[in-house]
Amino acid sequence: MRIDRYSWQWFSAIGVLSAVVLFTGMASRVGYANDGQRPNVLFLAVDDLRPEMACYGMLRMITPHLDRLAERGVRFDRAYCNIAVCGASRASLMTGLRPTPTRFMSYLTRADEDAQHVPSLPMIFKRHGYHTQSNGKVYHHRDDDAAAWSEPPWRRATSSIWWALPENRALVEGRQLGPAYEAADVPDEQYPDHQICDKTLADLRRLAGQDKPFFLACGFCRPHLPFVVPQKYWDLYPADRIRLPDNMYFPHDLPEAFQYNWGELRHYHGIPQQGPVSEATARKLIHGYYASVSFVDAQIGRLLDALDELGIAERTIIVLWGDHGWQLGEHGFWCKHTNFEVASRTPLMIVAPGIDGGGVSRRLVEFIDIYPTLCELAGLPLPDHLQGKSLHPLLLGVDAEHKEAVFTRFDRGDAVRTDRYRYKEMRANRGLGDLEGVGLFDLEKDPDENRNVAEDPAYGEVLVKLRAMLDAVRAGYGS
Ligand SMILES: [Ca+2]
Repeated sequence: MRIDRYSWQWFSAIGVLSAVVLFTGMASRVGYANDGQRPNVLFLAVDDLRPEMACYGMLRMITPHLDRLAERGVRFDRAYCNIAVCGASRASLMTGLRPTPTRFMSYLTRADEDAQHVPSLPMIFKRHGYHTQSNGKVYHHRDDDAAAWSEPPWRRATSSIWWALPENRALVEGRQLGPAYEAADVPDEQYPDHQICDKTLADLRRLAGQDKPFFLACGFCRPHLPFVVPQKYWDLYPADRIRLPDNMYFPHDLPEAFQYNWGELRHYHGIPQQGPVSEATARKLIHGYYASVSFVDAQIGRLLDALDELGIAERTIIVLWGDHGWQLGEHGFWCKHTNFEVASRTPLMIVAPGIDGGGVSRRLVEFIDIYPTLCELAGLPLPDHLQGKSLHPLLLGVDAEHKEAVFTRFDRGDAVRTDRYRYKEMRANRGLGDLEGVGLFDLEKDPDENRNVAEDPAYGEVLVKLRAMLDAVRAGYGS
């Protein structure tokens, strides 16, 4: 057959069209089970989790089940929350909108007040026929975004700021809380996170048999303060092996505007109101944090086992995220509420049908990217308000292009993080006013953020570029 130029163009067009159809068909199956049924979503939040488990290469925390989860999907090595405080971070993630100086500001944030004009992530799933459910700490407030859930969100009747031992409970008086940590020989069943896991296991068993797919959110309370977990999880870590960070000092040449008094920890019994904690207390806090993570890890193991036993693992997307990082003495700080790496970097893992296990992506990603990712994996249309970018290409190939920079803010501070640098500003009036100080860190030379180089002329061009990137995001604060 003779193929003239005209025919060849037609053959090419048909070929391209076929490739597009084939690719689209393949893409739409990623996230779906082999039989074409819509996937479930198990949405796991862990409060105040920093990425120091073995699967993150740190070997500091004992987390066999989180490591097992990482083996099933893609682990994001450089995932950042958009604001390092519980309520605001969760509201931002769940609505796919950036925090601003007037939206998503504190731990008391309500998504249904600050972003009432947009559908939340669970609302989109509910509108598209999913059974949506929330157990434990997903939003800060149990009744936030209540219309998005098919059943009333479930919490324990009592607070997760809780102690197993009566003598520690007796120390609570007004704003004075009990100790920041506790090791007690008390059964796991008495602890809040075990009960949240029990409720979620019961729901998994019930929902696995339904025709509808589910979006089941489960939020664990530890390792948020107080570090109250059974003795056996403390015993995983010999006390003499607990290491203090080697940068328990305020970064060199950084303006005082970046100081932080970690008031959250100071509410706990035995913690001084000013100044550093003793070395013995610092070791106990780090030990308690690790024990708390191992306790939550055990609960996550129970959930993974249930998915396998119920035969629904192959049709369930799993997302695991911490709402922000946590300072364990670095820079002389504890808690979160800053724009340092340790406060804003956090674990993110995504397991999905059709996605290869054991992947590690080093691309910069941020939490507003989670909403569009889950919509795309479940084949749901993307609402037009979203400010994040789907991680779907990174799930298919961990080195795919994604973003040049990610952004984190808190109160007076805004920060941009690129492949090599972290640049941050402090401004009056919650970040809207005059500049009070800048910090620039060369993370290639100084990965622990110990020296501000903003005044170093060698970084002049870099600083101008980063400031422009931050200004561009700040310019969008009205949207
Ligand atoms: Ca938190």
